[in-house]
Amino acid sequence: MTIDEYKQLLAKRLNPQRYKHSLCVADEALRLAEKYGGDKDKCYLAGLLHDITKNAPKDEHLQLFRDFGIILSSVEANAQKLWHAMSGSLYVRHKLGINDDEIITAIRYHTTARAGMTLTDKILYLADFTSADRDYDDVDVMRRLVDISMDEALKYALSYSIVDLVNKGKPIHPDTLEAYNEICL
Ligand code: DGI
Ligand code: FE
Ligand code: FE
Repeated sequence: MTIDEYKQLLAKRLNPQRYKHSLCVADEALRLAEKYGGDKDKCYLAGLLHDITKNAPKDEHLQLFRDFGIILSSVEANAQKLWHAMSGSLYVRHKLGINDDEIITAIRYHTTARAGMTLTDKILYLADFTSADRDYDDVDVMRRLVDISMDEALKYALSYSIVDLVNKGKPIHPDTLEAYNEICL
């Protein structure tokens, strides 16, 4: 499929705001790839497709998990916001036929992060925080940091997410904690 065809599919699957977010994350991932020597085409495509199942009904996520043998942990089962990263990577691999592990893995871990992130994983994770459409309290700090050091930006983003989850009384995925611990060592 061409980039234009992917955009047409996204426009059908996502609400207008989420579609705009996807275009902004793709642009930001491309910018970070240029700055930090990542693969520009892969980062752009991962950014474009990363939230492809974000607006999918519950059944579609569950069907993808069933079809492709994914068993949810108790944290995952109880945090539906984590589902689109898992179902999105399955959709991109099995429905769109994209077999590039760099792209698939970046989408898979774009919400939780993980220990041992690749450059593409980091670029997508951070682009999701610093894309032009984002507007949260510390977005200016994150945008400044991401242009200085990816690892400093990663540490800030993970701390921000963990504190936010704790304040809301939500469970923290082990992958998020492992990413945070690794970056603190
Ligand atoms: O899909 P986006 O909105 O662009 O961003 P995202 O994929 O980073 O999703 C952010 C949401 O995911 C946010 O509501 C917090 C939630 N989240 C991220 N990490 C964890 C988490 N929720 C739980 N319960 N545990 C986590 O570790
Ligand atoms: Fe997401
Ligand atoms: Fe996103």
